[in-house]
Amino acid sequence: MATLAQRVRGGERRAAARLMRLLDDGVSAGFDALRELYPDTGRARIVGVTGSPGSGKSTLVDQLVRVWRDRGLTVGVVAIDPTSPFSGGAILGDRIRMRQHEADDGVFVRSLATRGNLGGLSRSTRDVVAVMDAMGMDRIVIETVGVGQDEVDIVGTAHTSLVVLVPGMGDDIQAIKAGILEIADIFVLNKADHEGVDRAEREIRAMIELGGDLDGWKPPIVRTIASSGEGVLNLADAVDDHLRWLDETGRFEDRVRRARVHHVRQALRDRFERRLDRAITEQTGIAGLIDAAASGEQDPYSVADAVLAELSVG
Ligand SMILES: Nc1nc2c(ncn2[C@@H]2O[C@H](COP(=O)(O)OP(=O)(O)O)[C@@H](O)[C@H]2O)c(=O)[nH]1
Ligand SMILES: [Mg+2]
Repeated sequence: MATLAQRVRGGERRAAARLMRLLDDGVSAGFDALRELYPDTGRARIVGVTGSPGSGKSTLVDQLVRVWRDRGLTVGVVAIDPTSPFSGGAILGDRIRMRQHEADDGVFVRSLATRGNLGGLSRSTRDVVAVMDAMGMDRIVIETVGVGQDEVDIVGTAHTSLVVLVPGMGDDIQAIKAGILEIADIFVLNKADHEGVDRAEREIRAMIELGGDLDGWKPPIVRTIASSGEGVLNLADAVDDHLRWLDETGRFEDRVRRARVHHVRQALRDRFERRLDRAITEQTGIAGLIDAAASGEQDPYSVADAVLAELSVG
């Protein structure tokens, strides 16, 4: 009998789905399989897609999947759905869009719900990406909403990050300026069929100029109409260009290292949190310390220091 990890390595979709469920549930067999698979990761090229809700990310991802499939590449998609009741419709749209890929063995789609817990989400995102990588997907796309710190972290896992903007975003651009420049490898100006596209391009260009080109890559601006597919071939080419640039300049290795560091920090945080939870329930000394904080007898800082000291001996 092949192990779960071996079956995933062989590209078995059902095994991959099963492993992802185990990881969701925090079952240790899942982490064992992931550990066994780790040497098989590192082959996939990971593309992050971020932008405001409704900017056309999912439509764009769907089109990119088509282009890559036409080019003979296998593709994994991790879609991060905000479970806000307001976006229910969009999620349904995504399901319908992605359903057409269901019969295609070369595409594997996984949606993750945020439930307001982005910390946990960035862990499961990394795990899901690792499974898709090990099962042999050539490209993995991570679609995520917005540009908050947690999303920036998730995108930090990617090799190439696309930031999707649309005409008429005016104020939006001001708000995102700060975080966005560091993460955007490619700006996608989607909904290029809308009014104000020239102005939007000028604004984005001005923003890029302001940022200078610190490490020798100037993010291109690619216009697309995701709903019709226009510009998507150019976008796929821009992604290839960026990946090639990463390879040629040795920066690919830098990004891989950065992602591994993220990964280790995340794993540490997870372990620490689990260990702490266990200690609070099992170690009476620690429970007592926390009680002392609860009653106001001791300040939270001294208690935290004392708990930390207990944990490092225990
Ligand atoms: N006119 C126009 N509509 C688009 C374009 N791209 C996406 N849409 C539509 O915009 C809506 C939101 O798209 P979606 O991909 O769900 O956006 P997401 O929330 O960023 O994933 C959908 O109704 C799409 O059909 C485009 O380039 N032009
Ligand atoms: Mg979407």
